[in-house]
Amino acid sequence: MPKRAPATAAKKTNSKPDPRPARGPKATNATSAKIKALEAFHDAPSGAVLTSDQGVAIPHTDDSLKAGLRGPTLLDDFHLREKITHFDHERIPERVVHARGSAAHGVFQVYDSLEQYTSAGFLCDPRRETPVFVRFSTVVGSRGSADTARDVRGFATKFYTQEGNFDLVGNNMPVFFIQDGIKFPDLVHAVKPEPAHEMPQAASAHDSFWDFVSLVPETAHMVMWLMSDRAIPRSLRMMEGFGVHTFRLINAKGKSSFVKFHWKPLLGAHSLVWDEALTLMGKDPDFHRRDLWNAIESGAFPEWELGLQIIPAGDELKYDFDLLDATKLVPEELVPVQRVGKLTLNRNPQNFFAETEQVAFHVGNLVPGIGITNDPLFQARLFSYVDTQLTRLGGPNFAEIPINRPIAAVANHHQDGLQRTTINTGTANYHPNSLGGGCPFLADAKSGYAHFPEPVDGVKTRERSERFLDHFSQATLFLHSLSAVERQHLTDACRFELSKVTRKEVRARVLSLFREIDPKLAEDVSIAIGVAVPKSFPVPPSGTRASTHRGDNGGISVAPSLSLEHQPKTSIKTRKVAVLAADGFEDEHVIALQAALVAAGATAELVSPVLGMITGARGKKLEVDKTFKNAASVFYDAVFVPGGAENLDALRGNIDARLFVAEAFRHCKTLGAAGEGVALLAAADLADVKLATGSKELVDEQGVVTAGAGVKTHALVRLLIAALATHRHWERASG
Ligand code: HDD
Repeated sequence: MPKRAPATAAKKTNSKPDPRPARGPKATNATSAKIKALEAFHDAPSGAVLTSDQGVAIPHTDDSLKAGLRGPTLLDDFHLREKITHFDHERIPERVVHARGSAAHGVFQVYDSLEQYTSAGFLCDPRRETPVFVRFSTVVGSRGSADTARDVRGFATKFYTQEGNFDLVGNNMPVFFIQDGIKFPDLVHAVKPEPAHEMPQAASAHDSFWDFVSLVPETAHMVMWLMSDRAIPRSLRMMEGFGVHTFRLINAKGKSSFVKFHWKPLLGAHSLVWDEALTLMGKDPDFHRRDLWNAIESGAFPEWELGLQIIPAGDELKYDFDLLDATKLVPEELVPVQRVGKLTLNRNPQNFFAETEQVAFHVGNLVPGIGITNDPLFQARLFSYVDTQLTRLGGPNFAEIPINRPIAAVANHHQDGLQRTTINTGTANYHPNSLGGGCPFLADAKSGYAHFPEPVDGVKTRERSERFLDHFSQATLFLHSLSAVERQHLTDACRFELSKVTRKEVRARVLSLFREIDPKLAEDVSIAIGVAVPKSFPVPPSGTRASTHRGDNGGISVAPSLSLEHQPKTSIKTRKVAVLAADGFEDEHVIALQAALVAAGATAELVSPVLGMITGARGKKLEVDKTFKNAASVFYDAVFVPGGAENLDALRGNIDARLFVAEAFRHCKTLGAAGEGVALLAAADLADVKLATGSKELVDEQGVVTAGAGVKTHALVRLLIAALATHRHWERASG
């Protein structure tokens, strides 16, 4: 142990047959081209001699050049000066939002041609493999903040297509806080740590965020998502992704349809529970980053299917919400998601700074066949992304940084600027020119990017369309689509967050907002925060109006697709099981479980009081992976305790072992035990759950699977794997 999932890409579920052969990191032409392009910038091979930046060989780097053994350091020491100067300038500004990120390389391939809708080459040719780089992020925290904070997750994908780079810069939630980008600085200022004391870090649970929410009713829908379990994903590999805005697809004949982009994880979307997320912030702040890295290293490549909701151009005004309003989604129950292709992340970055930190996304990086809409949030983003990179990456040449370079050839009339690396030859840096033979030539109308010729006619105004002002119908739809447990979690999250708000008037205003979404939610939260629900909804300041009109959400009152409970729960692939064991464990229990888990693509780790080898009752020797001090149940999806009298003696007296079990139970995870191991579960005081007592007894209750010493191990293991596939056992009282 540990045993890893087999190094093949996971099979698709619920999806079309894969047109390609099963794939590891083997690359096609376009992918190899990107790999090669990056390799050109790799540093010297191993075995090289240390040099200065100028390539001068350096024989000594441990002592500075001094005047005498105990004398002052000399300015002549060019090596010292270069080394310290470079070090002094290693940090660049972190992203103003989405500072903490983790990324991976991969590939995308469409299943069937979508030429009916779009001329985008990577969406039309099923034989074409397009290299991608995906960066996941939290929004609020600084670069060093913890991964499991309650927050929106960024899900940004750079497609290196043959026609140039296309960036799909989305989130793991399908809507946004605000409708117009002009409010983005206000939103971000409000949610970031407060300016006086720079607290709290990576958290929305403070006065200024909720003050903003209470005064800007258009935040209502997104706040429901933020308070839901979606904001604490189990893994970056188990999150849905959304392009959020309505985009356009444009086919070769110039016909346009509206589209919403989705990423559907093949492992399903799953979440942590809040207590677990809090513990993880201390026990492993890199929990998500490590999980992504390890999965890719072990060959369990994360996969998503690209989903499209295609809305015919004629249906632009069909719904009582507006397609240009980013605080609204199009329920899948109204417009189904078509799964059209697959994204596989199969390669970890080689250098965090060069790749994950320096990658620069931009919503305006579009390719022919994909267009934008007049969504005022989208429009502001078109300005913001390039603007922010100018400072963060030090000038206008950030597209020349290797990770940002397209695989398509670049030829234009740009020149100069900080850190320019292209050596432009010739004199014709303008268009039109004859000195350069007219190069670079203009693309023909068919292959070049053409903006969709949408008619525009209007007066200049700072008003919003009436169609944008129903802020509550979809918030209510979301809330009412959750399972009872998810709704309880959301209520608890609101109680927690508002209990951290020091100003009672802010708490009260938020309750009045909640009442517009659902009066029961307002009451349920009110009970816990010492403030009554106000009788009236305050009149928000100008510019943030709300309508009293409530839409009918296209005629649906519940949208099951919005609930995590409706995610597929058939596979245990990449799930992690902790096997608590010490010397004297029942060999067969551990060996059989380990084999069954590995066969199903899951992992088992041996957790014991100390590192080293432990020996089973029948002589099997196993190496311990983790100890009770450096691991915790929050790192795992399930816990198993094998039999063995000596094993039980070592564990039952160990408070960490008992806590390990009790905590997994509290977090509604699968637990299993066999033979004498059942006594450890009994010692952990698992409420009223029935455990096996007789030697031939096999009990499966509330996700706790126990077997007497006389039960065949494979029968126990079968039940345990089935319980693990359901992920959580919410029938237990608390989560
Ligand atoms: Fe943004 C980064 C996603 C609205 C301005 N945004 C950023 C990233 C993601 C998103 C995933 C991180 C990219 C990376 O990994 O480098 N942003 C969104 C989504 C939005 C959204 C899904 C709404 C639908 N953003 C938004 C608005 C503005 C910005 C309205 C400004 C008007 N976003 C930025 C930025 C960032 C950024 C300041 C910070 C770092 C960066 O761009 O490169 O320009």
